[in-house]
Amino acid sequence: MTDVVNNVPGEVVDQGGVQAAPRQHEHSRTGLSADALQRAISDHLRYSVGRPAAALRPEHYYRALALAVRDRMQDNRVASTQVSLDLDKKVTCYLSAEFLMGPQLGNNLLNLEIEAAARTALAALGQDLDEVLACEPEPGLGNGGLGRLAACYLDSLATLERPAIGYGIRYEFGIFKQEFADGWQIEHTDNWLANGNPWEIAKPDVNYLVNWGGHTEHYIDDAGHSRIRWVPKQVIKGVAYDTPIQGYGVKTCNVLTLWSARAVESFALDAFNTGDYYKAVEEEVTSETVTKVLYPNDEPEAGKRLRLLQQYFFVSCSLQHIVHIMDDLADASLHELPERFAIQLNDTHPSIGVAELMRILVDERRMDWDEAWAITVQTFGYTNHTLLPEALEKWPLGLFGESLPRHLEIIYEINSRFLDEVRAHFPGDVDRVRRMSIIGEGGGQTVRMAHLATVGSHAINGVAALHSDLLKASVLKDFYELWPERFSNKTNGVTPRRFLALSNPGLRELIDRTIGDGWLTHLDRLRGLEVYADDPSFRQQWRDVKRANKARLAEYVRSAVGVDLDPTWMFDIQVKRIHEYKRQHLSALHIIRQYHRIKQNPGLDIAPRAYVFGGKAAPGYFMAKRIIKLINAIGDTINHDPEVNRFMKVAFIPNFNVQNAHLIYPAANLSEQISTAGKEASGTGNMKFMLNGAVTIGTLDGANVEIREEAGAENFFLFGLTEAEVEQVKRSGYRPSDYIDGNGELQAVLGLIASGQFSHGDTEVFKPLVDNLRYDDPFLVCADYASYVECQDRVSAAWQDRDAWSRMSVLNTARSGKFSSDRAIAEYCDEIWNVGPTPVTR
Ligand code: 26Q
Repeated sequence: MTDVVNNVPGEVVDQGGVQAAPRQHEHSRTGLSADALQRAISDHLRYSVGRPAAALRPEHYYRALALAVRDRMQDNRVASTQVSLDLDKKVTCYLSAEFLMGPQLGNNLLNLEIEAAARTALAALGQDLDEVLACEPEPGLGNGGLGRLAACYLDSLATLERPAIGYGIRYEFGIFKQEFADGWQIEHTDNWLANGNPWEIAKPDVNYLVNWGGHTEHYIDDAGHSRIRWVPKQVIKGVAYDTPIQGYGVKTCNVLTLWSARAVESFALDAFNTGDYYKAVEEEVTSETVTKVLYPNDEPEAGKRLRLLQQYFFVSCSLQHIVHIMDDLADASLHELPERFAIQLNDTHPSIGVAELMRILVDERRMDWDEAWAITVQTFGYTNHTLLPEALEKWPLGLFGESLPRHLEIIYEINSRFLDEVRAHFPGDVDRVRRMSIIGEGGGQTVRMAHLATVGSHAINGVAALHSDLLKASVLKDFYELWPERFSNKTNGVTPRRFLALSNPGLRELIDRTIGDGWLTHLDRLRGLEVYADDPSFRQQWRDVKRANKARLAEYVRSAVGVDLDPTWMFDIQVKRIHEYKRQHLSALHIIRQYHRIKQNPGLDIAPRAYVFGGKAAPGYFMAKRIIKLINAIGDTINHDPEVNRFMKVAFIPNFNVQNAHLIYPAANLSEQISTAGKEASGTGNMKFMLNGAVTIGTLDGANVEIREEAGAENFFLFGLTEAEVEQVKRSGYRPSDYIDGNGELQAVLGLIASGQFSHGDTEVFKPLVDNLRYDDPFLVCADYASYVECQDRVSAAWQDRDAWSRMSVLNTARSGKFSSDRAIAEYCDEIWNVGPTPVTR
């Protein structure tokens, strides 16, 4: 082991025989050379990690390097803040209950363009960068697509040099860790902060008080005006933790501010004085549970009250912070809020912000209602991420009123004025007024958060063209008819830095060699690859890269679940949350059909395939958990049957997360995007696969529609009912038996599951699944089965023509430019936020 801690800072260390030139002018906190980084790591090992040289392990080098990298970003951060303040630049605030950031070190090295320097610096200290990177725990502060989208957008905002703040919750426990026991999902807590978090800077002095519960009172203010004040039952303190967000290849460094809940000291003191010390401690414990754990989606009943508190807590802290910044701007009054800040609501989770900003402006700043309302609407934008009625947030009125009594009054006032506007616009249309009300009737009164978000925003958008159209035609139809100009589409995107350059270095190099490196910030330039799609030597290199990525994933799968995958086989992959509308079970039916065909006819020669799955089910989602068990069960049967495992294998990768996603997307030949048409708002995994040269098999749902448009219909495997057909089938009384009875193969497949073929004769375990498909099938698995299977046969045939497949693969990557989050963010900035670039030059 190198005696690092005894190296004098600034001393030049031998780097594998090459003597580095001394760079004394490069500061060890900011220098980007290998030498400066090496000194920085040594300094942090000594002064921040504080371990004797003999006790240093890779995780200590991880911490030291992370701190060194953070220093460099922090330097850019200070400059970025200064420039945007000096120039009075408008700032985007992205409010999201979830930020699924994934590991930071590799991405930050990439964005600072110091990967090679860091590798050299570590090598000089006897460490391997990859081993050090592997030490980072994943900050899994999100469920899936929505949280990851927020993270991709932060990357693009910084890269496009737009001033931005991400605001969210610092959950102590992120999304649960998934393991399998006998094929069943087991959840474990994700204690991601156990070894500290080198990326964040705690800002105990940036803290705000958040009220909760209690009642409201009228009073007369000094000027003799009648006013209302909120007398809370409980007060909680929010403390800021800041994580720097470095743009790629630029100086701009933005910030993600996550709020953590604390007890208010004075509360504890009160109790102490009355002698109730333990009550004070208890109070502290209750306060701190607010940011304890991330709730899974698809759990409608889980922790309702606490979930509302989480939402209000982070939104109130964020808005107080924004107002505080406004107060600090010498030349600005709160009336200029919409010129200084654009606040985007990432789904309805932060939509209480509409009422909270009104409360701050009217109650605390004594602003006139109409003025306050104009400011509020001009400041907020709302992004909708779902059409599923069961996923639209509604709070029972009783719970809401007990928790946020003043906000309920404000919402009543907003609603009353809003409904007057509706009546004026559509005289006599009583039914419309009822439909549009922010307060919902039926099954008990509720506060409809999507209505609050829509009424309180000047811009409302969906996340893919189809989704935005459906939004205007279904859940927000009435609102569209009232304010058509407020609606637009912003098709999602993903960051090519993390999801190509970082996770697929082989492909990155091949593309760089072929068309230069400008594509990483101008993804449309991937079109330059099109002309190579028919070049035999390029195709061979393309296949070599894919083969190596498949070998890398195969190694991971072998170590994780002990299944051996052959990298020469087709890798057919479906990774995403487990949900009935995403139809992992449709894929399972196809796998069983293939299994059955081989068993019936052992001479059959079919193109060998590895079926790979990944994804978590909400802990209380009965059906989703059974789908996981089913896939693991068929995998068990197939992988151990020598007659079958020559042609097919099934592997369910446990604990799908950003970290293992890096290995998964680059290894795919076929991307499964098979949701029931009209149900997947956009999807972003579909984009990550396309970027990495996978060909999609999919329905006309979400962004698949646009992926197919871009790739060309001949480079996309389309199957299934359209959204209009789905609705038609449902309207005319869908009966799955109509499809099962007419399809002997489907009957046989369902029969095999029901018979216990994959469950050691147990006919009970999958009965709920099979019965659901036979008698209910809410997501039309049976209706789409024949079309899916026929399409899969076309996929198998296409795979046999290696060159034609490579061509499709190259063209998919070449035409994926639209799906960069840079394109999406540029649209948000130009069309909703009016936030321009603020280059930082130093
Ligand atoms: C709500 C209430 C209580 C507890 C949890 C929740 C909750 C949490 C997370 C509800 C929904 C979510 C996440 C939704 C989500 O990820 N939606 C996905 O958003 C992506 C980005 O726009 C789209 O690509 C996907 O189509 C959409 O499903």
